Amino acid sequence: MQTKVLYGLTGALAMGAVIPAQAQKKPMNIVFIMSDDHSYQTISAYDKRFINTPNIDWLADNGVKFQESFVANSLSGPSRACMLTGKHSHANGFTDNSKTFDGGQQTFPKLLQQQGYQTAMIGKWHLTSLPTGFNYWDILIGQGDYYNPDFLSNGKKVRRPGYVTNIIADMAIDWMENKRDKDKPFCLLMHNKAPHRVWNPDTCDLRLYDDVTYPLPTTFYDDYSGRLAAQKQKMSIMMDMDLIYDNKMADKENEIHTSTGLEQWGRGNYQRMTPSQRAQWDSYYDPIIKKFKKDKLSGKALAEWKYQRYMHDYMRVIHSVDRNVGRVIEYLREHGLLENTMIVYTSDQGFYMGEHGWFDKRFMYEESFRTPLLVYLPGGKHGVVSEMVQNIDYAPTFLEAAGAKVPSDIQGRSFLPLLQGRKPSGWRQSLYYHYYEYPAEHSVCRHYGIRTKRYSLMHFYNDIDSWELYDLKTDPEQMNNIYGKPGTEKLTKELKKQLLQLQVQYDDPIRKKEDIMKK
Ligand code: SGN
Ligand code: CA
Repeated sequence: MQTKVLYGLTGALAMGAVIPAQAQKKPMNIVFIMSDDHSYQTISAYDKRFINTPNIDWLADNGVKFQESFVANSLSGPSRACMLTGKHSHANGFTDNSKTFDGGQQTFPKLLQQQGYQTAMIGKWHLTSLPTGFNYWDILIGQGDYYNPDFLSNGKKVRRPGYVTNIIADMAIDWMENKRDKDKPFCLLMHNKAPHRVWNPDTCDLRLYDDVTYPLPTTFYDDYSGRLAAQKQKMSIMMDMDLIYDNKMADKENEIHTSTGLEQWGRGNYQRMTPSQRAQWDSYYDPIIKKFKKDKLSGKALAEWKYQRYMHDYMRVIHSVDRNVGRVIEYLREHGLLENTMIVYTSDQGFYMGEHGWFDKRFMYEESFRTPLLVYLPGGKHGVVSEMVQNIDYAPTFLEAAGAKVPSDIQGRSFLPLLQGRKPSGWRQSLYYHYYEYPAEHSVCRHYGIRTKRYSLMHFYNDIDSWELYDLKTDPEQMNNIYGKPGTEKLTKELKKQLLQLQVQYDDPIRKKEDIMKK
């Protein structure tokens, strides 16, 4: 499964650029690229099992790969609000996707504007209220669509023909080239829809990786024993992934039907496609549908077939993301901007690639709690950073990189020193997490928790009251909940104490409702 070329990156740059010292005195531009639901498992800088992503990897090769990067609340809107404000969900008010972001509050783009920056937001926004703090914004409406998507362009609805990931990169490049004030430093947020459900590939990538069979995760047939919340979820590839909606098996004879309630939505974005796009989809999917009908799969064979279909579509969507990241890096190189532009690549959370039998995210388990984070800083460190960072740290990092003051109410901490190869004293030894969206799609119970370098302790609450504790050293796949097991009493008490300290430090009101030391 090799991607052939490093898109457009040539010569000295591809081998690692040397930035002249005087160039570092120029104000630092920021290009903040984020994809939606991009798992670290599917970036080759992190994991080589599934796909080769040479352009995203360029950031790791010429900058920093954060090995221990996490979110504060594994869901789109909440993650975005944490990043914009540098604060946990309870403090910025956007706790789940049903909320409306209070755009009147302090955000890093507003603070950058005060510092003389031009700011732009292009792509998925997903915060319901209109963007504030941007000189230019052009956003997808809601989740956005893969094909011929509608944008809200500084307030006006515009339908743009083509494939969403290409369009967003085109718009980002166009803004940098034609729409900004070139006398000012800039901060560009280029936020992809891809690879969010339902993983629709670009027509040119439909046949990519056809000959690949993806390895089934060892935990694919997890029975969730000892984990009550995991037993209640509805994000299983076997049970909840829809053959028509997710796996694109809408047949012309209308013989395939499903029971998840998603059938009415048909095959992904098919309704929005042009006749030519549909023809290309049909020519790819029709033979697969035909074979699927003939094979009459059931049970484990059907689950594993769905997993392969899911993985193929997801990887194709990632290939297009990687190609477009390459286009943006190439633009910056061609225009001499790499010498004073910081480039960040991340996702709004992690994602399950079949681990525990799942797709989607939300849980504080590792695959969705972690998120990729690769940062190129001109003149900065090249290599791996293993300090624990969280998406509340992005705002203070950008502010410090821009030479702006970091307000004292920001809860995250700037990781700029880590990018510069310095070791700041007293770096955090534990992370706080709080997920709220329940009852809702995928039925993941509300929970909060603490993660140290070695342990992960979480409490699922609301309509259940269930604790889980994992030793990540001996049980990295989190299959063995040791909470309440003999011999864990002291450890549990110590972790609960630290968890309470974090709730006090971040001022999460939940601590007034739950006396965790008594539980
Ligand atoms: C949609 C998806 C869900 C997904 C949420 C949240 N369903 O509702 O599968 O968990 O978004 O994702 S879909 O049928 O609309 O595709 S998030 O990343 O935006 O938070
Ligand atoms: Ca997401």
